[in-house]
Amino acid sequence: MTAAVTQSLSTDQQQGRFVSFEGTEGVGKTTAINNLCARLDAAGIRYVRTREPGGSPFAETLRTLLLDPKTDITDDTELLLLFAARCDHIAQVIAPALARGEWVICDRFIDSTIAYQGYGRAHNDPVVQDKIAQLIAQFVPCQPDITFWLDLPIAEGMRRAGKRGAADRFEQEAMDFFTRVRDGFVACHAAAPERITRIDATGSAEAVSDRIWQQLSSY
Ligand code: Z5A
Repeated sequence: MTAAVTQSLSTDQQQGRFVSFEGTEGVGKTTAINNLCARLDAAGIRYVRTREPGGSPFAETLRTLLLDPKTDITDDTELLLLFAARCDHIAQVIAPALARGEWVICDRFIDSTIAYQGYGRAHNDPVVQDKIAQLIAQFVPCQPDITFWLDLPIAEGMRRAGKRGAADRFEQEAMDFFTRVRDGFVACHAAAPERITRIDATGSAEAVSDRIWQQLSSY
Protein backbone atom coordinates (compact mmCIF):
# COMPACT_ATOMS: atom_id res chain seq x y z
CA MET A 1 0.00 0.00 0.00
CA THR A 2 1.40 3.44 -0.91
CA ALA A 3 1.96 6.30 1.54
CA ALA A 4 -0.86 8.31 -0.07
CA VAL A 5 -3.21 5.40 0.44
CA THR A 6 -2.38 4.93 4.09
CA GLN A 7 -3.03 8.61 4.84
CA SER A 8 -6.23 9.10 6.80
CA LEU A 9 -9.06 11.42 5.93
CA SER A 10 -8.97 14.89 7.50
CA THR A 11 -11.59 15.96 10.05
CA ASP A 12 -13.41 17.91 7.32
CA GLN A 13 -13.29 14.90 5.01
CA GLN A 14 -14.93 12.80 7.71
CA GLN A 15 -18.18 14.82 7.43
CA GLY A 16 -20.94 12.81 5.77
CA ARG A 17 -20.50 12.47 2.02
CA PHE A 18 -22.73 10.90 -0.58
CA VAL A 19 -20.50 8.69 -2.75
CA SER A 20 -21.84 6.72 -5.71
CA PHE A 21 -20.17 4.08 -7.87
CA GLU A 22 -21.00 3.64 -11.54
CA GLY A 23 -19.93 1.59 -14.51
CA THR A 24 -20.92 -1.09 -16.97
CA GLU A 25 -21.44 -4.71 -16.05
CA GLY A 26 -18.75 -6.49 -14.05
CA VAL A 27 -16.39 -3.52 -13.73
CA GLY A 28 -15.79 -4.30 -10.04
CA LYS A 29 -18.07 -1.88 -8.19
CA THR A 30 -19.08 -4.38 -5.52
CA THR A 31 -15.46 -5.37 -4.92
CA ALA A 32 -14.31 -1.73 -4.79
CA ILE A 33 -17.12 -0.85 -2.36
CA ASN A 34 -16.18 -3.80 -0.13
CA ASN A 35 -12.62 -2.45 0.02
CA LEU A 36 -13.71 1.14 0.57
CA CYS A 37 -16.01 0.10 3.42
CA ALA A 38 -13.14 -1.81 5.05
CA ARG A 39 -11.06 1.37 4.93
CA LEU A 40 -13.91 3.50 6.31
CA ASP A 41 -14.34 0.95 9.12
CA ALA A 42 -10.63 1.18 9.89
CA ALA A 43 -10.89 4.98 9.93
CA GLY A 44 -13.90 4.82 12.29
CA ILE A 45 -16.17 6.58 9.80
CA ARG A 46 -19.90 5.91 10.05
CA TYR A 47 -21.53 5.10 6.75
CA VAL A 48 -24.55 3.44 5.18
CA ARG A 49 -23.85 1.05 2.33
CA THR A 50 -26.64 0.77 -0.17
CA ARG A 51 -27.45 0.14 -3.82
CA GLU A 52 -29.80 0.85 -6.71
CA PRO A 53 -32.18 -0.32 -7.82
CA GLY A 54 -32.99 -1.23 -4.24
CA GLY A 55 -31.62 -0.10 -0.90
CA SER A 56 -34.94 0.07 1.01
CA PRO A 57 -37.35 -2.84 1.57
CA PHE A 58 -39.86 -1.53 -1.00
CA ALA A 59 -37.17 -0.67 -3.55
CA GLU A 60 -35.63 -4.14 -3.14
CA THR A 61 -39.01 -5.61 -4.09
CA LEU A 62 -38.96 -3.51 -7.25
CA ARG A 63 -35.34 -4.56 -7.89
CA THR A 64 -36.39 -8.21 -7.91
CA LEU A 65 -39.01 -7.43 -10.57
CA LEU A 66 -36.66 -5.22 -12.60
CA LEU A 67 -33.88 -7.84 -12.76
CA ASP A 68 -36.15 -10.84 -13.35
CA PRO A 69 -35.61 -12.11 -16.93
CA LYS A 70 -39.33 -13.06 -16.98
CA THR A 71 -40.41 -9.42 -16.47
CA ASP A 72 -41.81 -8.09 -19.76
CA ILE A 73 -42.33 -4.30 -19.57
CA THR A 74 -41.97 -1.24 -21.78
CA ASP A 75 -38.99 1.08 -21.50
CA ASP A 76 -41.21 3.77 -19.95
CA THR A 77 -42.48 1.31 -17.34
CA GLU A 78 -38.89 0.35 -16.52
CA LEU A 79 -37.91 4.01 -16.18
CA LEU A 80 -40.82 4.81 -13.87
CA LEU A 81 -40.21 1.74 -11.71
CA LEU A 82 -36.56 2.77 -11.33
CA PHE A 83 -37.66 6.21 -10.15
CA ALA A 84 -40.35 4.78 -7.85
CA ALA A 85 -37.61 2.65 -6.26
CA ARG A 86 -35.25 5.66 -6.10
CA CYS A 87 -37.88 7.88 -4.50
CA ASP A 88 -38.46 5.40 -1.70
CA HIS A 89 -34.73 4.71 -1.32
CA ILE A 90 -33.96 8.43 -0.91
CA ALA A 91 -36.79 8.97 1.58
CA GLN A 92 -36.16 5.86 3.67
CA VAL A 93 -32.38 5.50 3.57
CA ILE A 94 -30.26 8.16 1.85
CA ALA A 95 -31.74 11.41 3.17
CA PRO A 96 -31.96 10.17 6.80
CA ALA A 97 -28.33 8.94 6.73
CA LEU A 98 -27.06 12.25 5.34
CA ALA A 99 -29.15 14.11 7.93
CA ARG A 100 -27.40 12.06 10.65
CA GLY A 101 -24.02 13.16 9.21
CA GLU A 102 -23.17 9.68 7.97
CA TRP A 103 -21.56 8.79 4.67
CA VAL A 104 -23.69 7.08 2.05
CA ILE A 105 -21.90 4.62 -0.22
CA CYS A 106 -24.23 3.76 -3.07
CA ASP A 107 -23.73 1.14 -5.78
CA ARG A 108 -25.27 2.94 -8.81
CA PHE A 109 -27.47 6.04 -8.81
CA ILE A 110 -28.76 8.60 -11.35
CA ASP A 111 -25.91 8.22 -13.85
CA SER A 112 -26.93 4.59 -14.37
CA THR A 113 -30.37 5.78 -15.49
CA ILE A 114 -28.88 8.23 -17.97
CA ALA A 115 -26.48 5.54 -19.26
CA TYR A 116 -28.76 2.44 -19.27
CA GLN A 117 -32.19 3.90 -20.01
CA GLY A 118 -31.05 7.01 -21.92
CA TYR A 119 -28.22 5.54 -23.96
CA GLY A 120 -28.60 1.74 -23.71
CA ARG A 121 -32.36 1.50 -24.21
CA ALA A 122 -33.13 4.78 -26.01
CA HIS A 123 -29.96 5.32 -28.09
CA ASN A 124 -29.58 8.82 -26.57
CA ASP A 125 -33.00 9.92 -27.86
CA PRO A 126 -33.35 13.56 -26.63
CA VAL A 127 -37.02 12.98 -25.73
CA VAL A 128 -36.06 10.19 -23.34
CA GLN A 129 -33.08 12.11 -21.96
CA ASP A 130 -35.45 15.00 -21.27
CA LYS A 131 -37.85 12.70 -19.41
CA ILE A 132 -34.94 11.46 -17.29
CA ALA A 133 -33.73 15.00 -16.59
CA GLN A 134 -37.24 16.00 -15.49
CA LEU A 135 -37.57 12.97 -13.21
CA ILE A 136 -34.20 13.76 -11.63
CA ALA A 137 -35.18 17.42 -11.16
CA GLN A 138 -38.49 16.51 -9.53
CA PHE A 139 -37.67 13.43 -7.48
CA VAL A 140 -33.95 13.50 -6.62
CA PRO A 141 -33.38 16.16 -3.96
CA CYS A 142 -29.94 14.87 -3.01
CA GLN A 143 -27.25 14.13 -5.57
CA PRO A 144 -23.89 12.48 -4.90
CA ASP A 145 -20.97 14.67 -3.79
CA ILE A 146 -18.55 12.27 -5.45
CA THR A 147 -19.12 9.64 -8.14
CA PHE A 148 -16.52 7.06 -9.06
CA TRP A 149 -17.04 5.81 -12.60
CA LEU A 150 -15.15 2.54 -12.94
CA ASP A 151 -14.17 2.26 -16.57
CA LEU A 152 -13.19 -1.06 -18.08
CA PRO A 153 -13.33 -2.48 -21.62
CA ILE A 154 -16.83 -3.96 -22.06
CA ALA A 155 -15.51 -7.40 -23.00
CA GLU A 156 -13.38 -7.60 -19.85
CA GLY A 157 -16.33 -6.63 -17.65
CA MET A 158 -18.52 -9.28 -19.31
CA ARG A 159 -15.76 -11.84 -18.81
CA ARG A 160 -15.50 -10.94 -15.11
CA ALA A 161 -19.30 -10.95 -14.64
CA GLY A 162 -19.74 -14.14 -16.67
CA LYS A 163 -17.88 -16.15 -14.07
CA ARG A 164 -20.82 -15.64 -11.69
CA GLY A 165 -23.45 -17.73 -13.49
CA ALA A 166 -27.05 -16.94 -14.53
CA ALA A 167 -27.58 -13.56 -16.20
CA ASP A 168 -30.30 -11.14 -15.02
CA ARG A 169 -32.60 -9.11 -17.33
CA PHE A 170 -29.93 -6.44 -17.99
CA GLU A 171 -27.00 -8.84 -18.25
CA GLN A 172 -28.78 -10.64 -21.10
CA GLU A 173 -28.27 -7.58 -23.32
CA ALA A 174 -25.71 -7.72 -26.12
CA MET A 175 -22.35 -6.04 -26.61
CA ASP A 176 -23.73 -3.07 -28.58
CA PHE A 177 -26.14 -2.27 -25.72
CA PHE A 178 -23.25 -2.10 -23.22
CA THR A 179 -21.16 -0.08 -25.69
CA ARG A 180 -23.96 2.52 -25.76
CA VAL A 181 -24.16 2.37 -21.95
CA ARG A 182 -20.44 3.11 -21.73
CA ASP A 183 -20.98 6.03 -24.13
CA GLY A 184 -23.57 7.23 -21.62
CA PHE A 185 -21.05 7.19 -18.77
CA VAL A 186 -18.55 9.05 -20.98
CA ALA A 187 -21.24 11.72 -21.54
CA CYS A 188 -22.13 11.90 -17.82
CA HIS A 189 -18.44 12.39 -17.00
CA ALA A 190 -18.10 15.14 -19.61
CA ALA A 191 -21.20 16.90 -18.26
CA ALA A 192 -20.17 16.78 -14.59
CA PRO A 193 -16.36 16.43 -14.34
CA GLU A 194 -16.34 18.14 -10.92
CA ARG A 195 -18.52 15.35 -9.47
CA ILE A 196 -17.57 12.30 -11.52
CA THR A 197 -14.07 10.86 -11.39
CA ARG A 198 -13.09 8.24 -13.95
CA ILE A 199 -11.24 5.34 -12.36
CA ASP A 200 -9.19 3.02 -14.52
CA ALA A 201 -10.71 -0.34 -13.49
CA THR A 202 -8.04 -2.51 -15.12
CA GLY A 203 -5.47 -4.25 -12.97
CA SER A 204 -5.89 -5.95 -9.62
CA ALA A 205 -8.77 -5.23 -7.26
CA GLU A 206 -6.27 -3.81 -4.77
CA ALA A 207 -4.81 -1.43 -7.39
CA VAL A 208 -8.31 -0.19 -8.29
CA SER A 209 -9.18 0.33 -4.62
CA ASP A 210 -5.93 2.24 -4.07
CA ARG A 211 -6.81 4.57 -6.97
CA ILE A 212 -10.22 5.25 -5.44
CA TRP A 213 -8.83 5.89 -1.95
CA GLN A 214 -6.19 8.24 -3.31
CA GLN A 215 -8.90 10.24 -5.07
CA LEU A 216 -11.13 10.28 -2.00
CA SER A 217 -8.26 11.45 0.20
CA SER A 218 -7.64 14.38 -2.13
CA TYR A 219 -11.20 15.78 -2.01
N1 Z5A B 1 -29.81 -0.27 -13.70
C1 Z5A B 1 -30.42 0.48 -14.69
O1 Z5A B 1 -30.63 0.00 -15.80
N2 Z5A B 1 -30.79 1.75 -14.42
C2 Z5A B 1 -30.59 2.34 -13.21
O2 Z5A B 1 -30.95 3.50 -13.00
C3 Z5A B 1 -29.94 1.55 -12.19
C4 Z5A B 1 -29.57 0.25 -12.49
C5 Z5A B 1 -29.70 2.14 -10.85
C6 Z5A B 1 -28.27 -4.05 -11.60
O3 Z5A B 1 -27.10 -3.43 -11.23
C7 Z5A B 1 -28.72 -3.60 -12.95
O4 Z5A B 1 -29.56 -2.46 -12.83
C8 Z5A B 1 -27.59 -3.16 -13.81
C9 Z5A B 1 -28.03 -1.85 -14.44
C10 Z5A B 1 -29.43 -1.67 -14.00
N3 Z5A B 1 -27.39 -4.17 -14.76
N4 Z5A B 1 -26.41 -4.41 -15.43
N5 Z5A B 1 -25.63 -4.82 -16.10
P1 Z5A B 1 -25.96 -4.15 -10.39
O5 Z5A B 1 -24.99 -3.08 -10.08
O6 Z5A B 1 -26.55 -4.89 -9.28
O7 Z5A B 1 -25.38 -5.23 -11.40
P2 Z5A B 1 -24.10 -5.14 -12.24
O8 Z5A B 1 -23.73 -3.88 -12.88
O9 Z5A B 1 -24.31 -6.25 -13.16
O10 Z5A B 1 -22.98 -5.29 -11.19
P3 Z5A B 1 -22.05 -6.46 -11.13
O11 Z5A B 1 -22.06 -7.30 -12.34
O12 Z5A B 1 -22.38 -7.10 -9.85
O13 Z5A B 1 -20.66 -5.85 -11.23
P4 Z5A B 1 -19.74 -5.14 -10.22
O14 Z5A B 1 -20.35 -5.00 -8.88
O15 Z5A B 1 -19.32 -3.93 -10.90
O16 Z5A B 1 -18.52 -6.17 -10.15
P5 Z5A B 1 -18.00 -7.14 -8.97
O17 Z5A B 1 -19.12 -8.05 -8.51
O18 Z5A B 1 -17.24 -6.40 -7.97
O19 Z5A B 1 -16.96 -7.97 -9.82
C11 Z5A B 1 -17.36 -8.86 -10.84
C12 Z5A B 1 -16.39 -10.07 -10.84
O20 Z5A B 1 -15.08 -9.60 -11.17
C13 Z5A B 1 -16.26 -10.75 -9.48
O21 Z5A B 1 -16.06 -12.10 -9.67
C14 Z5A B 1 -15.01 -10.11 -8.87
O22 Z5A B 1 -14.35 -10.96 -7.97
C15 Z5A B 1 -14.17 -9.86 -10.09
N6 Z5A B 1 -13.32 -8.67 -9.98
C16 Z5A B 1 -13.62 -7.49 -9.38
N7 Z5A B 1 -12.60 -6.62 -9.50
C17 Z5A B 1 -11.64 -7.26 -10.21
C18 Z5A B 1 -10.33 -6.88 -10.69
N8 Z5A B 1 -9.83 -5.67 -10.46
N9 Z5A B 1 -9.64 -7.78 -11.40
C19 Z5A B 1 -10.16 -9.01 -11.67
N10 Z5A B 1 -11.38 -9.44 -11.24
C20 Z5A B 1 -12.10 -8.57 -10.52
